Amino acid sequence: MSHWYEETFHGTRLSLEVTETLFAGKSAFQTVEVFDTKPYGRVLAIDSVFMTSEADEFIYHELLTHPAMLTARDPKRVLVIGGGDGGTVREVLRHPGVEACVMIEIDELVVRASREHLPRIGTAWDDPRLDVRFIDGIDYVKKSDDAPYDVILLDGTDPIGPGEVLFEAEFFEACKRMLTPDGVLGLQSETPMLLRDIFFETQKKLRALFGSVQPYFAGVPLYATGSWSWTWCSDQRDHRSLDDARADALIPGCRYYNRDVHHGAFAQPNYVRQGLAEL
Ligand code: SPD
Repeated sequence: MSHWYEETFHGTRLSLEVTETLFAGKSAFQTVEVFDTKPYGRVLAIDSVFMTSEADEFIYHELLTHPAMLTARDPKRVLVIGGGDGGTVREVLRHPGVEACVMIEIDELVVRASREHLPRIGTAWDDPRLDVRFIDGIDYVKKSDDAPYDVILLDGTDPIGPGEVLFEAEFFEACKRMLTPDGVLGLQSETPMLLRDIFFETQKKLRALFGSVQPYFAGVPLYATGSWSWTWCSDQRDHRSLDDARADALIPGCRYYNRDVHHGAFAQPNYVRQGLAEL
């Protein structure tokens, strides 16, 4: 017997028809569930908010990862904060030049549930270049003595409850501390349609820190409104300049990302342009 699972998100509701609940657990931080659905295959939900699905995760993870990776200069050290389902590190580790990918995930339960029930998303857990640490990402970027990173990717939950701190200026500042001078920071920056204030405030905070801050957009059907954004930030690199050789090698293996997608995603709709002009 199937049943309906409903996400309530900032005044919207999205229901998915669930055929089987595969995992339901609670950590010190949040509830974690994995279920199989008719429309999108297996889905991970944290605190009853949809995080990723087998059907559309490639859009989100390829777009979070490759614009930053292919515009950074020869990235060898990459930091991922969050991303416990394993999709982002999977995409990072498709870049053969990466020597070390450190993933900081506060909640071990997310990784445990994902490794067991989302094996088609997290396919790189056993890559020897991956170092997964179950610690607080904010503490890490504020205090770590580790060498700086060429690329940092923020793959957190939404800025509600525990995820809120991941959108604070102080956190972005600490991330910059861990970035090489010509490094690139990439983050998921929510839906500009529904979380308009958060989206523009985030752009403002990042603009105060980086020479170039470029939001980019695509549709992710699982997420509220379907209209999603990510943001590319750097002091020295250009978001339009892809490393041609690395892009040629990577793109044939992508399901969503290619050169046209890269350049098109950075096009700003007028409501975004106007909002940015008012910052
Ligand atoms: N409203 C959903 C936002 C989800 C952002 N993070 C997704 C994690 C996927 N790796």
